[in-house]
Amino acid sequence: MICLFYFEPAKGISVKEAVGRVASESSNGTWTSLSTLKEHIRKIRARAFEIKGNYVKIAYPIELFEFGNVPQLMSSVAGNIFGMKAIKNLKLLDIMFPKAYIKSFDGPGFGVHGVRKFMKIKDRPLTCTVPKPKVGMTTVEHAKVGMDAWLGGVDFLKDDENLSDQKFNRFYKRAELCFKVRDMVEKKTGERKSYFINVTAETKEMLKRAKFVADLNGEYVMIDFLTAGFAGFQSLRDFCHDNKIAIHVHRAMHAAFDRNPKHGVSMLVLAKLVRLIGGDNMHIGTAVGKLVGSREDVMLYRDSISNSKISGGKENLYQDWQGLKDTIPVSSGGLHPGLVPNIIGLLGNDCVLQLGGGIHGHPNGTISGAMAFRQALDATLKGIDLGDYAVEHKELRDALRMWGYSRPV
Ligand code: CAP
Ligand code: MG
Repeated sequence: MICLFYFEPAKGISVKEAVGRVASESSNGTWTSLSTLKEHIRKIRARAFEIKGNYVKIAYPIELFEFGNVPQLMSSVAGNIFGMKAIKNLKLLDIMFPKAYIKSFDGPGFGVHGVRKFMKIKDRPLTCTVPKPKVGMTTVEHAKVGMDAWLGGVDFLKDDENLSDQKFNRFYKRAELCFKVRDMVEKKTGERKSYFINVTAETKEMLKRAKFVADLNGEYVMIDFLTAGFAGFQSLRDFCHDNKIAIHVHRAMHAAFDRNPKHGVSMLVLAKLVRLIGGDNMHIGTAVGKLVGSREDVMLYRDSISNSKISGGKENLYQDWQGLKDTIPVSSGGLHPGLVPNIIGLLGNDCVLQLGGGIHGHPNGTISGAMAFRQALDATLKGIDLGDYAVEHKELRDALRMWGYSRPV
């Protein structure tokens, strides 16, 4: 296993001392020499083997890790080291997973081909909406917004990250009603529709919720993987493997780890862990929407979760995914119809585009918002300028009048 770190030594600590301490504390060393350090233990120490400026690569013998256990991996290579006094700043930029380690995980159950197959959507980007306001709507209000969005042409309904099982919108009631509505809309439109219902909770309850979804013929569940934790996510993935359910992964709280460029854990590492464990969809940002994330960053995350291999660069490592299925990139956060061409230009067709406010903020309501979204998508795929297409498409025209091509701040 190889890890790439950005590091800055603390005052008075040399570069060699700093990287040595990182390698040691993240493998099997501590702050002092040990009488218990025998030869067979010395053999599995991690070693820093390449230092370039503030970047260091550290190699970890595979014996240090328990296969199939992401919490244990993170307790090692992203554990105590971030708090060491010898280090001023430290960022885990990437982890190269070796073949044997990858083989101890299932990875995604479906990948883009699998999802396209059960959704019967050949090659266009997949579309999604999250009802807004985030929380507060009753179950009936939520289902009505879902129905309108599905009828207007959206493929997936999604819960918001902080909607789980609150007084005003109970999980089990929501699941029953939304899947009933889903079945009705499928009959009416002749299109496949699905629902990323948020099962995030304490692990046993989360699995109970996922079972409920499976019994209702749901194809997907959604998890906030960072707040639920890696262990909970792994348990959910096991359940979904046995029950043939796909997983939509929301990354709420990621910026607490990855926003500081000098310290923490990169979004790339988080995204790769999601693919390793087996998320079928993963939020990766927009580059043009309401949340931070540059174009280069978003492309790197896209490539790392979509491609079978990725070559290394200054801030990432070579990775061969050893045949593991891909995770579909989800672009979300401040998007509206006017931004659809930008996102497709950036991500291509194998992605999920999510518009929340960009649908439910439409001046004529959710159905018109969903229609405007599909019109923007159709125009982009046909290579027609949105402004030209809007002449004959009222919903898109109203959306462009409202938001234009603006990038939210
Ligand atoms: C988007 C969203 C998502 C963000 C999360 C929200 O809504 O549902 O949580 O996209 O960010 O609540 O903001 P809008 P990311 O479409 O109304 O912006 O995808 O970057 O993880
Ligand atoms: Mg949200």
